[in-house]
Amino acid sequence: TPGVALEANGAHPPHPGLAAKAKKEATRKRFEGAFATIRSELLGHFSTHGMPPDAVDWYSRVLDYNVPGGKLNRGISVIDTAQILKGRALTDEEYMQAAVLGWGIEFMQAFFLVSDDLMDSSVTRRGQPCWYRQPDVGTIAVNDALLLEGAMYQMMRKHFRGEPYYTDLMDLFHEVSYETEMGQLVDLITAPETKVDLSKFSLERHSLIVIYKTAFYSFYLPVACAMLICGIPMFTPSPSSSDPSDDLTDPYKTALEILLPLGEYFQIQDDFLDFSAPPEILGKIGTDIIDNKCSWCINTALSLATPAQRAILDTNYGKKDPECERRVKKVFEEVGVRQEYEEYEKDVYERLCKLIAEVPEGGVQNGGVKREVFTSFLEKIYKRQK
Ligand code: GPP
Ligand code: MG
Ligand code: MG
Ligand code: MG
Repeated sequence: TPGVALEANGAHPPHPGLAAKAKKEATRKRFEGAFATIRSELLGHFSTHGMPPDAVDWYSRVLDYNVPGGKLNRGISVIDTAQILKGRALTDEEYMQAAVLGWGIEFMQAFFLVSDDLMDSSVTRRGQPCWYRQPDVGTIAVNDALLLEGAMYQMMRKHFRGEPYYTDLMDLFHEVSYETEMGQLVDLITAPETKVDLSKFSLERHSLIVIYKTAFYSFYLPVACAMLICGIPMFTPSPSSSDPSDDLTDPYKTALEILLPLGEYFQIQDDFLDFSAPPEILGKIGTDIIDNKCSWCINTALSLATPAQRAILDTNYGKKDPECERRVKKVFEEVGVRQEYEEYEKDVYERLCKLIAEVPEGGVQNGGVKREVFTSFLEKIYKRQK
C-alpha cells in the first residue's frame, strides 16, 4: 500500500525552528500586500459609482476593521495548495490569482463573522469590539456584511471574468455560502442563546453543524479554489449522462471526501482544547461550557453519562457561573472525555491516512489532485496542542 508518511516524530517538533517562523511571517506579509491592492481596486470601483466621500470612508472602515485582522489560515492555504499542485513557486501572475481567491475566502469569513456576532450578541472578535458594537454602526452591520459579500464577488469578477472556469468559480462560492448558511441555521436553533436544552444536542447534530458551518468554507473551499486556478477541470453535470458526482475519479469529490472529515477533526480538536488545554498554551480561556456551546465534549459526555451525571450536566451547563463550569468539568473527567478524545484522534487519523492513500496519484497534468495537498493539511493539525 502506498505509504502516507506522517510520523509523529520529526514532523512535529515542540518548537518550530526560527527559520520556519520567519518563512511563515514572510508568507503572511506577502499575502497582506495583496490585500492592499485588492482594497484599492474595490475603493476605486466604489467611487466610479459616484458614491459620496462619506460612503467611501464608511466602506473603507468596514474593510479595514473586518477583513485583514484574522489568522489568515484559509486565505494562505489557497496559495500553499496552488504551490503544491504546481510543484514549484508561483509566478507573480499566478500568485495574484491565488491571493485574490484567498482574500475572497477571507472576505467571505468577514461577511459570516460580522453577521454571526450580531446573531450571537457577541462582545469581542479578534481582540477588538465586534463591528456592530461600534457606536455608529448597530444594525447597519447587516448591510455591511452584505457589502462584504458583494465585494468578494466584485473582486473575483474583476480578476476572473474572462477565465473559462469563471462559472465554476461562481458556482463554488455560491454553493459553499449556502452550505455554511444551512449550518448556521442548525447551530442557531440547536443552542439558542436564551435557553439551555441539552436534549437538542447529539454527536450526530454536532457533526452536521460542524461540517456545514465550518468545514465547507474553511477546508474544501481553499483547496477547490487552488484546483480551479491550477487547471483541474470541474465535471459539469449534463442531464443526459448519469450523475457525475458518482464518479469516483472526480478530483473535487475526492477533495470533499477527505476535507470534510478533516475539517470535522479540526473542530473537534478545537472543542477539546477549549475544555482541556492550559490557557497559557492555548492563548485564550475556554468558554464553551459557560456559553452553552453544542461542543464535542458535552455531546460525548451526554452519550456516556449516568442519570445522576446527566442531572448535573442539565443543571450546570450554559450557566454564567464558574462553580457550575467546575461541576460540568468534573463530569467530563469522570465519564472519560479525555480517553474518548485520544481514541477518536487515533481513529480519525488512521481513517484520513487511508482515504489519502486511496487518492489516485495522477498529478495535475492528468487532471488529478496530489496526495501532498491533504497530507500537508493533516500534518499541520495532527496532535496540535493549541
Ligand atoms: C462562527 O461560529 C460562525 C460561522 C463559522 C459561520 C457563520 C455563518 C453565517 C451564514 C453567518 P460560532 O458562533 O460558533 O463561533 P465564534 O465563537 O467564533 O463566534
Ligand atoms: Mg459566534
Ligand atoms: Mg454562531
Ligand atoms: Mg472553539
